[in-house]
Amino acid sequence: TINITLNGKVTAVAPEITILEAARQQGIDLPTLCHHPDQRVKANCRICVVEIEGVKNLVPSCSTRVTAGMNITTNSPRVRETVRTILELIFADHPQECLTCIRNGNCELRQIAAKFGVRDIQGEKRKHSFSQDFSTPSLVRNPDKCIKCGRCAEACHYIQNVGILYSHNRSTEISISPEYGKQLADVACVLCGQCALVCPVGAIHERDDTDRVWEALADPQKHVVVQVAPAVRVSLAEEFGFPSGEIATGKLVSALRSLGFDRVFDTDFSADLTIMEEGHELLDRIANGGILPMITSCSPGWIKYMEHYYPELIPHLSTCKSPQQMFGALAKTYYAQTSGLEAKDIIVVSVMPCTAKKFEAERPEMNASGSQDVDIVLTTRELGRMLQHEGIDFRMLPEAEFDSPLGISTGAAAIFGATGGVMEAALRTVYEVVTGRTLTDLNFTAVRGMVGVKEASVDLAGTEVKAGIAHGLANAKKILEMIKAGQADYTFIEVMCCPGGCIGGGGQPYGTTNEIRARRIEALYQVDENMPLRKSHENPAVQELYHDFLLEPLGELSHKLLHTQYCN
Ligand code: HC0
Repeated sequence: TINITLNGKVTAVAPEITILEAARQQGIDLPTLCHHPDQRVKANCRICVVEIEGVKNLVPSCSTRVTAGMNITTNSPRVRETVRTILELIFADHPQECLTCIRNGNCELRQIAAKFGVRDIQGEKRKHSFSQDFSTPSLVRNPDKCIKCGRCAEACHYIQNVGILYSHNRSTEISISPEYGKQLADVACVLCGQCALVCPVGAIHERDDTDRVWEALADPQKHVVVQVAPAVRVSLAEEFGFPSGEIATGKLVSALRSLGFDRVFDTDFSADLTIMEEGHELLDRIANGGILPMITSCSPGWIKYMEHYYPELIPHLSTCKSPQQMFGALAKTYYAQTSGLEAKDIIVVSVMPCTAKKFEAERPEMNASGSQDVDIVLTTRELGRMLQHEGIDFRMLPEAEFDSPLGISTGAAAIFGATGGVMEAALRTVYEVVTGRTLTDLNFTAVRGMVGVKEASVDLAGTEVKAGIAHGLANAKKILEMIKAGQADYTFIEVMCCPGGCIGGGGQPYGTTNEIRARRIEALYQVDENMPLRKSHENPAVQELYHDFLLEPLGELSHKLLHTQYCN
């Protein structure tokens, strides 16, 4: 360690860390807008400036490393005045719409301004002229609110390797947008929402579909069912001040009942079903010389990425629809029939950690029941807002259980929300189907964890299945390039669009970092451990579905309702 002086106190810190890191380690929360713990240093916003003895100008603490003997002041009048002035300049260039902004309540700019006691906005207010971008079903861009911090572009380029958001012009004319000011629908955006997740203000956010859900719930003619994605149960509680990694399945079910949904079902049910279909598809491809490696197809941002950037590899994708879409198709056929309802009277709402799921639900392929199978998709954040609007005290909610039959699931389904989870769930089932033996150790730990590209190999009665796993599109690209170069000897590959898998999706609570992702993942494995059944093929509701309705995996009805083909 080295010694530095921080606000008059001598402190030992590790060499090579930044002043910002050193200050935060000592409990001094310096303000930042462009800085994000999972991103490279940008030093764009300058509000983290500090004073160093012997250095004439203030320096940004996010990009300046500590050195032995450095004497740093973070709270001098000069620092405070400078930060205030920067904030006032940002405000002068920002629409004064805080009351009606979607980020009202969790805007980072507002929170920092409140801390610094900004009471006045100096200078001439800029007239704004950008139009909003409502071109996609997933995301809304409001360039007037952009503070040019650069976090969105960083997520888009370096984490997702998509790179459709750029910084244009210089100085006061700087803006961040797709090329030539195009709309998101007109560029190769995959709608993952990682930009929205890191935006500190309301410049890019999920399309708000909460009013459509309120309307459905108020319509006495409609039977409104809701499905909840695996990842939501370990993140929603954060919206109500719980620590990350809190498992809130029971409270989540109660909350949805309080909102008035007629049935509270679980995407985990159809995740188990996906394993049945996808597992058999894999075995079929292995036995009959089908295209290998087969790649998972449940993450809609990932599908869109393949369509834009690697169309020639689309035949590698499994033909299985995602669990969200399998659920929608079954809710309006199987569930409708068994409960004496007509499909036209059912509204299917999903709660997902993902912004691309809104797009997926509106794809023309997703009408197997005769109309749109999933009607409305909410993100975790939107559900959080609905519960707040309804005045539901999340802490006081009792634990409740999902409804049957589309609410019955196994632990294998819960881990779908974590990177490696779909692979692990599939291996548990495929192993037992192929070998006829009972798996003694269900935990395929090699496929777990936050490493970007993972590998594992499983012996299935003499046939080796080589598994590859990637999360975050920059990592997925590495595997795709290996396939193109003929260097990938995988049998089965799982790709999840977002870092950490769905628990790190673009619709998850603000403040998501890799550290928080790891805690949510741990919680999902805990959910799995706590379940009485942990293998998808043991799900009794899925067994009944095959017995009474689908008849067999990959059968005629499965093909009609549960599979699709994407175009290349
Ligand atoms: Fe996921 Fe899913 S696991 S994509 O990450 O497969 O969004 O959580 O709902 O559909 O089940 C998201 C999460 C899902 C689906 C499931 C899959």
